[in-house]
Amino acid sequence: MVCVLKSHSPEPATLDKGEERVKTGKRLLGFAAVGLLLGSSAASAATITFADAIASTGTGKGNVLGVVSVDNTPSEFGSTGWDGTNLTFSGDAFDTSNFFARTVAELVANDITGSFGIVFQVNEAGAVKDVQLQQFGLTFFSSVGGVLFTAQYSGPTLDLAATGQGTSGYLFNVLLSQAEINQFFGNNANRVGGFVPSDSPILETSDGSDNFFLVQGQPGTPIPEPASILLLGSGLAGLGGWRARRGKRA
Ligand SMILES: [Ca+2]
Ligand SMILES: [Ca+2]
Repeated sequence: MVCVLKSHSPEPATLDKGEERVKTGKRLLGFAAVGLLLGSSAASAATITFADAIASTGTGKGNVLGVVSVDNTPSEFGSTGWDGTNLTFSGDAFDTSNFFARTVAELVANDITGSFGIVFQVNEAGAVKDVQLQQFGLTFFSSVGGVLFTAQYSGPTLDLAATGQGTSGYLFNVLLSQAEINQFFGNNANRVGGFVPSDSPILETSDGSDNFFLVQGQPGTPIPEPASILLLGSGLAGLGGWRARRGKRA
């Protein structure tokens, strides 16, 4: 799995569960039906993985491709979306001028044409200048507002120090399959919004918006283990990978 800068109190039980899921997944992937089931039970076809802290310069907010910004105390959740006519916002996501569901046209104008990066920027004015990031994700919308697919970071929880207002933050990789890339980038009016789940909010937050913005894919960032791709990819893609692996071993 991906290395973590500062994991929030190591939880062996969680890791064991993950390993068990991988083992179980490998056993079950021999069946196409189960492969499809795994794809849907993961609640997202695409995955988001933690890459690294990044330091870059810029004036932030208006000059980045913001997708969702949440602001509350002592925890935050919320989402940005697209209903086919209007931009939508929920929870603590209320910066409507700089953070909203972005169009494919906007992404392409920023050289994002396939798998890409998302940066989480932590603004904390309180005494404890860090937050606990549990989960977040992206929702990919069709031009008429339907959900095409989602991508999610599902843990482990990250203890992240404030990076301040600017363009520095924590880089994650959004890993899309070729089918997802074709589907999403096939229409310039499709949109991508962001979300922090209400049942897994960002914890220990204080005054100052915590922002997610999209960036071009970062060359040289870690590539996920094949097992993770196999387990979390779509059923058919996972089955294809399984067959390829079996073929190699035979
Ligand atoms: Ca804090
Ligand atoms: Ca904050």
